[in-house]
Amino acid sequence: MLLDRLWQARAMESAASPLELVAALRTYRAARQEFLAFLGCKESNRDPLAEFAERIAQAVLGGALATSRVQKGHDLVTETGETVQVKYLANPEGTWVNEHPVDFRGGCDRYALLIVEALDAKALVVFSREGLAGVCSELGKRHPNQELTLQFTRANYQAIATRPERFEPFGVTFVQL
Ligand SMILES: [Ca+2]
Repeated sequence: MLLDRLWQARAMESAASPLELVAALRTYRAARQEFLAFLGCKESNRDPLAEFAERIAQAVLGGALATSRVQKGHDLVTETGETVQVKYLANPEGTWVNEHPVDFRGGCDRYALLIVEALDAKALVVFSREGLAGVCSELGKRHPNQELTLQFTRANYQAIATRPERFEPFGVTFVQL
């Protein structure tokens, strides 16, 4: 049975038809392919934001992307040999529905977090393992394991974005995008 007829048979008056949905997917597909081609990973089946975050981190920190980044471990090695885990945190504009656990228990030297709001890249925040406890203390965090983890909230992001120099002594690199 044709998809359109199937849809009509279900009499979903207000919903889009399967063919309309497939057409909408093609619009996304074309834009996605163009974006991934620009990033140099045309064949990628991963989330484009994950690919984008890694390339932003590389553009900011230099170094080389790891050959297999889908495996756990690190995504980037800087020219000085530091291993970097790269993640992104996507939220709507203004109100965050997601927070992020910065987590060094995987053993990386640095942790780069791309902040995305309403699909717009806002900033890259890079933490260092050595300085994390200092960052947690400066942010007034109360959770355990502050040597290796940071429960990163919107208030924390705003604190760093407002006065990044306050966090520089603790190894934080903040780049507004
Ligand atoms: Ca990663």
